[in-house]
Amino acid sequence: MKNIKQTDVEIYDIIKSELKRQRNTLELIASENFASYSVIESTGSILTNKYAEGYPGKRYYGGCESVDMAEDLARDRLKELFNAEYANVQPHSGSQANMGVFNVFLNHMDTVMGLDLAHGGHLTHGSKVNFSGNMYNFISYSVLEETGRVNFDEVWEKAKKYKPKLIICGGSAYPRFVEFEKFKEVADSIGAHLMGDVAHPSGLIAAGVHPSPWPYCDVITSTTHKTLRGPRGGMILLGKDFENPWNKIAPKSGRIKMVSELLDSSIMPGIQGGPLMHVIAAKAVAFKEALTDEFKEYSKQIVRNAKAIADEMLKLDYKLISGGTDTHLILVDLSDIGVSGKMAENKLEDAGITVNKNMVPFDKKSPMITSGIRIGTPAVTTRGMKEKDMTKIAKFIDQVLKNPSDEQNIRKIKHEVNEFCASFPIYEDL
Ligand code: DSN
Repeated sequence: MKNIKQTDVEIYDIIKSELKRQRNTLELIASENFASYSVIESTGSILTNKYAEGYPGKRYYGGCESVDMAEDLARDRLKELFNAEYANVQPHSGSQANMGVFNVFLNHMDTVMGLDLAHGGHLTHGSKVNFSGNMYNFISYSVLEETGRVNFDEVWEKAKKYKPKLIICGGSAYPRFVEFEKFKEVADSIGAHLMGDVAHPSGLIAAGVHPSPWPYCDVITSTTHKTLRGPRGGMILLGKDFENPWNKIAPKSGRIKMVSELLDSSIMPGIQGGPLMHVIAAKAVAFKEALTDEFKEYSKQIVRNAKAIADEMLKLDYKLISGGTDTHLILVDLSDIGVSGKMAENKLEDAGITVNKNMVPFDKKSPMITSGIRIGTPAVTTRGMKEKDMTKIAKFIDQVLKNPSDEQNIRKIKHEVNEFCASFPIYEDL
């Protein structure tokens, strides 16, 4: 960072301050991770200079030989990683990936079903404050209050009643395996397509520690920066490409034969222009890393760590949605201890522990306050922490949440958290 230090000391100081935060605090946000130096170098490379609208071999700009190779590598590695026939690595984010799929599988105001945001879904699964809720007729399904798991009676009932063209499974705060097979049965019964939004568990799926979406989902979307530990971005995959069942027409090129072609044109030129080639190269790097045995072991450890935090929190009498986890995240309902999600997030942050407030199913509080927090283990696992360390983290959390007004205690815990983090160094060369 020698240049930025000279030319823009304000941003230099901000990056340094964020580096200090990442090194000295416990990062428990379930959707975050620490990318490798190689991923960071690629993201910060001169590939950012290149315009490459189009796809490899079919660009609207000259000089794309090198970036074509990067995108080909990213797509090939991603297909290998997920055993998929088609991959698009251009979506700038998970939201763009979802928009790209909706564009193909739905028409304006078509009916589609997704998990309610307050029950673990995602903003792009029909929230009224999001494009999805305005452009499509979303019907939400929920989880059962007693089990915290998807209410399949409701899914069946609503699917039969509303006949959605597309059903979305997966979300951002669902601690259990996504039930691809059960959703497929519902989708088949009404002739709907099934989309898996696997942004959260995609790394676990790649490593084989979460069930595969194939052969159940017609299409999956994901981000690349959560359990997959790549750069910030999105992706779309088809297990098997299939013929365009809607007779959809692409402007200029007429009827398109395969769904893969529709998806490509939906992303570019449909909703994006120039792809972020530096990020696509970094995705390729991350996919190579994810193909290793080390990544498989890392993913197993993520889950063991999440289970270890869950077990300790249960011992400490916390209520966990669904009673535990199968994945990298747990959702804690704090209603019984009289601390809101917002307060918990703030107090934990004061103690050097980063989590996010989160709605719990049937929450009586607003999304800005909430009754819960979401805790995830991808980032702490990258630092090398194991089960015994998770037990310690659960105890830190408990000491803060049981005494949220005791500022002296919070300062003491912050000091302990700092020391604890120092024994798991991260980004020492930066
Ligand atoms: N905001 C992401 C998360 O935290 O899960 C989802 O987009």
